[in-house]
Amino acid sequence: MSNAMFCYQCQEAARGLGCNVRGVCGKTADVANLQDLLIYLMKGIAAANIKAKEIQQDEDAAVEFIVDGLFATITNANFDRDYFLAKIAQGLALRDKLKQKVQLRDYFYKRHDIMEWTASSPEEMDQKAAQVGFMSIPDQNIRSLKAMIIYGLKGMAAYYKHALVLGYSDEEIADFIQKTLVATVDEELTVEQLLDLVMKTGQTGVKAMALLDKANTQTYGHPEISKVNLGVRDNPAILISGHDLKDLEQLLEQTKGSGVDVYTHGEMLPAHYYPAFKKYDNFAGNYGNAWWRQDKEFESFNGPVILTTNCLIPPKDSYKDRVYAANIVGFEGVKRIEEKDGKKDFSAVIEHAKKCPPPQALEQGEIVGGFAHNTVFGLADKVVDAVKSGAIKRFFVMAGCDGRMRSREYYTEFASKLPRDTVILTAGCAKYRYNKLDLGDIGGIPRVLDAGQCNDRYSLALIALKLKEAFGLDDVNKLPVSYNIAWYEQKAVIVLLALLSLGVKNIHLGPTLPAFVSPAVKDVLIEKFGLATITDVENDLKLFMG
Ligand code: FSO
Ligand code: SF4
Repeated sequence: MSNAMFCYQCQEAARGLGCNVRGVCGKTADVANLQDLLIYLMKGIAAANIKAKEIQQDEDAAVEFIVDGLFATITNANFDRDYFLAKIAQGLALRDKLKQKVQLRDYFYKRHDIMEWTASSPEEMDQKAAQVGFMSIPDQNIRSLKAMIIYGLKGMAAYYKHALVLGYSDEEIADFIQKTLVATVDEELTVEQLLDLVMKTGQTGVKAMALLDKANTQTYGHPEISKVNLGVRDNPAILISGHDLKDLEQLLEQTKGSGVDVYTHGEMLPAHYYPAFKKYDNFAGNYGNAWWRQDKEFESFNGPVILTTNCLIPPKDSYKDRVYAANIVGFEGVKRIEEKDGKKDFSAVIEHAKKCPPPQALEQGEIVGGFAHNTVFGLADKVVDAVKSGAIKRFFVMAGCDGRMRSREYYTEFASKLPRDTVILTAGCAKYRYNKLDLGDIGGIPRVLDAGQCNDRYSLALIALKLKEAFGLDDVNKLPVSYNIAWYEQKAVIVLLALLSLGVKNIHLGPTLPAFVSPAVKDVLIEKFGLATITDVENDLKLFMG
């Protein structure tokens, strides 16, 4: 197979193997390779920064660089060649500065290529970039485990970045990300050692998710049961998508009293559950569905759209001039809102909105959400009684991501055919496959409990642990809870590793298992953790309902 690139990090990997000509996501080969080079470069930065820490000369800038770099290479985040060229040039300078600081000290990677390589032009970067991807690891199982670790780190970095933005940091997480990145260079590591590192990645993932949960709830309050409007009003408006709540907060502050409404799209929907955002009269509702429908929905929205984080799909020319990148996302020709002194100035977007017609309605009505851990803990007695009385027979954790593959219709069918004495616990954009179905409630408890964004999946782990305590069980796997998780990108990888590290077994992951899991690694995951995928709805329902 001659590869112009090689990427197998998401659920859409071509032919279930990997994209090698151009990404199914739209990522071009040169950008995919530059992303690999950035990861490679960050291993050098991390190695030097770890050494510099021993003499108290490490740099926060290195951690920030690595966290941003990992996040920017997540699926559907950044497609912009110039962004990566600039980032690599900046990273080389940072690595060399750190190298200087530790030049008199000896360390394992001192003479390694991650410390020595350099490039001074885009051509040289492209050339190097083609040599440093996962295909440079000859053994497919070692490659598989190292990919799992790096993809887990990408997801962890995304969570950590959202926490950092709100002023929450954690030395242990930052150190782990750096040390683990460097460890993936070690050619001596055995399958056993790498499996151990996979588990440690999951454990640190739990810490990153807990930190983000703390950052979000201490900054914006605990999510509350909330009704969200799905219709539109008659004012010009801005649509905001992605996951960054601080970007949303700044936008709401700046649009206040301007006559411009703000709607959420995709993963920003759960922002409506936070008390802090309820005070804005112009926070009008949620428009549309999951990320992959944005090409149609951005069109009919009519006004400007701000993308904070993934998922961005390559914008169509018909609305590209209305798209703004405010954060880690990027696309050639899409305008960027840069941060200055911790603030983003959205005035150009607001002025743009004033010149646009109001959004065209896609639907009417409301949906209910806000069932993060604090809300569910408040309902704990009711929930426990419902389980004891048999009114609730089983919970289904269906958190995860949505995607455009037709096979994902499975999740709509699965949700609608679940027996009426079951409750779905969800978080992430996977919910759009069933959050607008009328699935009813059980004694006032809705049958779809939405905890929030994929960033809030930690809530679901806490809910499971709380139920374990309430029922006096010694093992989380004894609960009447099944896991039927849809995955798409690398935040889902860290969530999977986090759940495995918490001892959760028999997780079903679909619509397909990751391409980066080699057959031998898959066997280990099946044997040790009972990992499985989906088959068809009837079969799976029988299996789950036992
Ligand atoms: Fe979805 Fe995209 Fe939140 Fe992901 S919008 S798929 S796991 O990037 O981030 O759930
Ligand atoms: Fe392919 Fe997914 Fe990688 Fe895009 S992110 S190139 S679709 S594997």
